[in-house]
Amino acid sequence: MTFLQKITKGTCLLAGAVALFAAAPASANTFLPADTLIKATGNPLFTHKYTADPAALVHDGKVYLYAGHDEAPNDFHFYRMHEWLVFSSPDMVNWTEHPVPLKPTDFKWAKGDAWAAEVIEKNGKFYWYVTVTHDDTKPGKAIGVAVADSPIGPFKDARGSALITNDMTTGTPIDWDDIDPTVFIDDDGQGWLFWGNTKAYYAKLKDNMVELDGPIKTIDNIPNFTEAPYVHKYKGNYYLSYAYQFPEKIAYAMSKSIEGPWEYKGILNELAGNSNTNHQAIIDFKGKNYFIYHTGGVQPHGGSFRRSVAIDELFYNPDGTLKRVVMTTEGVQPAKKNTKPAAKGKKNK
Ligand code: FUB
Repeated sequence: MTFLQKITKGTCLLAGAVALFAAAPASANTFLPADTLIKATGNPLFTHKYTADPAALVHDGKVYLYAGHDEAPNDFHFYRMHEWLVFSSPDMVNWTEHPVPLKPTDFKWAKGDAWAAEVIEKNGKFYWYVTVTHDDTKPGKAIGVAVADSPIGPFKDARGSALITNDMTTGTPIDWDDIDPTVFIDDDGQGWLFWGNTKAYYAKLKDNMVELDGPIKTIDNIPNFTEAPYVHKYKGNYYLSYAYQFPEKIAYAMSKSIEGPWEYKGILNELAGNSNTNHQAIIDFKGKNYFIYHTGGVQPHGGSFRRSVAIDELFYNPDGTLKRVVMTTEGVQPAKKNTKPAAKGKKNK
């Protein structure tokens, strides 16, 4: 039976539009129906298409996982990413892939490249901060923001212009330093945007989440910052994790304040197998903490430009520091209903 037959003969829900399948070749993805059920059998999570730069959100008892779609052919040695993807799951094992929710072409001022992104919910709206390449009026990478009434979209450009452009930051001469946005809403309701490559930047967001509220500042004392900042909070401590060196590990720093000073704490995740980048999201869900990342682990063609999302559990030490992530091929077991209160983090408010 071919892969296409597997899809069309699959378990049909949603008026025949939903199929149930497990592993299948990445090259077959153009035949997927709109909503697809996927049972994860371990790490990498998905094998039917390449997924990179995970972002995750917990909402109404489900995990929403957002990823860039790595579409580079096997003989192409750079990123080719034309769209972002969204998956949802009630248990971290049974996933639904929803229709493509957002593309760089949805931003009229952008000319491409669906690089790393982050999604957050505020007051019933979902804001998706994305890295794209700006058109020639403002050369370089830029950050846009899209908004939707549902975590699976449809998303639309919330501003009609970039939120961050290369000319707004001067921390480094490169024109790709304005990438990898991550967003955090503190307990007082204040929104913060963090981003960067080589230099780590942050700024306050206005209550509307689509405008900056004050100056752009830099974080200067975290060693070997490459990119992929991620901020979360747990038991009164702030955690800033980030891609460290290149090839990338994930390191982290801690602080008692969202504006620092940040104290470097060490490596959180080692080099991710077969990928020179490493990009993390951290959530708590149904009483457990999870570290979501990518590797180049799908065989035979996975690699730095054909990456795949993986999930493992994350554990805290009694003093609040983080245990180093143990990357596994088994992945996570189905998340059950809450038996104890979830650890307090930004993604499950
Ligand atoms: O996926 C393109 C870029 O690679 C991302 O923006 C970085 O975080 C790195 O993963």
